[in-house]
Amino acid sequence: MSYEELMLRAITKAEKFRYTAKPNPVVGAIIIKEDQIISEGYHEIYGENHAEINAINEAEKYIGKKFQDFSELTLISTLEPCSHVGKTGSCADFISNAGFKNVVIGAIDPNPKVAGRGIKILENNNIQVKSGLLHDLVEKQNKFFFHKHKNNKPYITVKIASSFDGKSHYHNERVFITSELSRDDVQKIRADYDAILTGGNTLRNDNPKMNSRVNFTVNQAKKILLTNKTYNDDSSFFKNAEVDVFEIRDLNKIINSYKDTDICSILIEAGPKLANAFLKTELVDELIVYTSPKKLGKKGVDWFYEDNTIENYGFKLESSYKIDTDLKETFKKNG
Ligand code: AOF
Ligand code: ZN
Repeated sequence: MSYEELMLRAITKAEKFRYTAKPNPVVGAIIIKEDQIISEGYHEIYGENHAEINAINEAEKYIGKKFQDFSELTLISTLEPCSHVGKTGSCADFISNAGFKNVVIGAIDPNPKVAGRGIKILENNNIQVKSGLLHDLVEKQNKFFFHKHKNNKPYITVKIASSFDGKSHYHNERVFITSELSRDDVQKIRADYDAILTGGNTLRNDNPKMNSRVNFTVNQAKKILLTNKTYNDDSSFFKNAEVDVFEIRDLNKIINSYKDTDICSILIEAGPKLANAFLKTELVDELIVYTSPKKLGKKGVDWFYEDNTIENYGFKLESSYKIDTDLKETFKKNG
């Protein structure tokens, strides 16, 4: 297998751990001796061993059997080995101490705590480093992680469910506008995000849980509540959840407060007031609209006050398809 094929294999197999590694990136590492794979390791669980450590620990079982010394081996890692001592030790130090002489890297880690320092450590330990192999795929795979570090803010998506006549809900009443299949789709979207943000009105009107109810294991998102009124912290929203409550209304300041945290993505599920307030800022990267064939009529509350609001906010349609009787449209910012 070529380095490229091995890198592709590491990228593909790392994907399995997306929902348990988040908000960390998914990372895979493969250790080879010439043409033979000695071991593989993946970052399986947030807070636990990084991929390279798992691969090295696994390889140790074969010392004296498949190889004599780590200097005979090459380590291939989808992401630059970390230089920092975080929840676990520094991978770059671990690799150097093991005695490797060759390392192949996919993408440079954009986390400012690493950002090239991992490669420096390896090179200072006389390790030959080749980096950049399939880096675009690694970046695509960890879209939120790279976006966060390149733009200094989490990737932000606003999700709305609209009736055919453009309404969100009835005043002070919970209604399901979209089909069950669309609502299942939302559960899967929630599983992708590191945090879910809503406002006090939605909390009071809908009593939402806003967790991800899917049939696979997922690190549940942190929850963010924006409210300046009293709220019931006994409600479902707060059950088994880590919740940040903001009473301030400066949206830039709120989002900015996540700059140095490991939150790389935020899904906003709020009513028209808060959703529009966000859409008006430069903070939102994506808008997902589910439109049902149902009409709510005059008593329904409008999502937007004029036609073309979405386009006027600077969003462009990226994809559109039917889910059951509903239409799901995804919009992204121009440029
Ligand atoms: C690696 N290998 O498998 C992963 C890396 O909080 P910690 O200590 O788990 O560190 C998380 C950071 O480490 C994460 O933001 C990213 O920069 C890097 N992830 N690095 O060498 C891995 N998952
Ligand atoms: Zn590491």
